[in-house]
Amino acid sequence: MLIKRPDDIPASEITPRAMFEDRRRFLLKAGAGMIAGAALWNGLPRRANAAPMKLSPLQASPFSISEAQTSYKAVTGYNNYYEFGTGKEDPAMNAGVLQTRPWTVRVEGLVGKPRTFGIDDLLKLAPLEERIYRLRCVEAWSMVVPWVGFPLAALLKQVDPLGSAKFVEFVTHYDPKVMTRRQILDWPYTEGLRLDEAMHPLTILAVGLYGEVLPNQNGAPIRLVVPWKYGFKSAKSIVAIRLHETQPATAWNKSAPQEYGFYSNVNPEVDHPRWSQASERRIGDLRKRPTLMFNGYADQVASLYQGMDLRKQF
Ligand SMILES: Nc1nc2c(c(=O)[nH]1)N[C@H]1C(S)=C(S)[C@@H](COP(=O)(O)O)O[C@H]1N2
Ligand SMILES: [Mo]
Repeated sequence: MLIKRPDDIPASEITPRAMFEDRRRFLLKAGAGMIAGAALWNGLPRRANAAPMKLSPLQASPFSISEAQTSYKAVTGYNNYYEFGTGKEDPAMNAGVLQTRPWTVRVEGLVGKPRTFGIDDLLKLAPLEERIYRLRCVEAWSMVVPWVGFPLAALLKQVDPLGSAKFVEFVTHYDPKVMTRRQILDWPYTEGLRLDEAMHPLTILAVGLYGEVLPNQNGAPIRLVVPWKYGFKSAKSIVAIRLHETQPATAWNKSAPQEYGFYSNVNPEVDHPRWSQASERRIGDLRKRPTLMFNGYADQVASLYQGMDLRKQF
């Protein structure tokens, strides 16, 4: 009789964390021979919008960094998600109303096979990986987050981008009934990448963090993570991905083009017009640290920008 250990549970079996922990305690107590344990594992209900739920198994990634991780509390309690307010604690307080299931992502535009993916299809598209990345906000703070996700390239390959496709636009969920901040940006929040940036192996769609399903305030059920760019490129709660021939507009670029360019690569040499980008404060650590070119990912991504003037194309 085999009893599945937590690590053996496939990604499709997502369990509420409280249950997961109870069950683990139960299994530890019961020992490996306990038949009832296996029955319980298999009989778990799937819940919509439940408390944190475990995602597993997770593959480790060679792109993960080994720096100290920002606490779960800070990663999920200090957020930017302006649809739910501009205070750092607003998203954690207000985003609970977001209904993240059922959820679909339309992939359309210049593709051979446009398709709408359900969130469960997306979870099965590629092996889920843990990606421990630096996240550098344009506001000069940073975090280290153990994301759970898969390469965006795995999704794009499914839809056959046409030769004419050069850019990718990300459109996020907007529901004025629950997202009551009307004036801040031109909703829905949209972002964009060049197709080669989107296909880069560092670029992921994240569905979790700290081994669990993404909390709503972090962009549930699926958000972009582009670790060498300022955090605002990493659009939350994506509902559509569109391939274009020309550079798409982005929410921040439309609202303040002199402050937020299309590329938004982390660059300590190009200041924001209102503050320096040369250093940053890691959340949970008082001392300032120098900001690294491309947020420390220069070896992997600098070649994408060869020949470009990064002061002009910021
Ligand atoms: N839809 C949406 N996505 C968004 C934002 C937002 O306001 N709305 N804020 C961005 C900014 S400025 C940052 S720094 C990151 C923060 O991600 P985190 O809260 O998971 O750390 O989300 C980005 N994605
Ligand atoms: Mo940000």
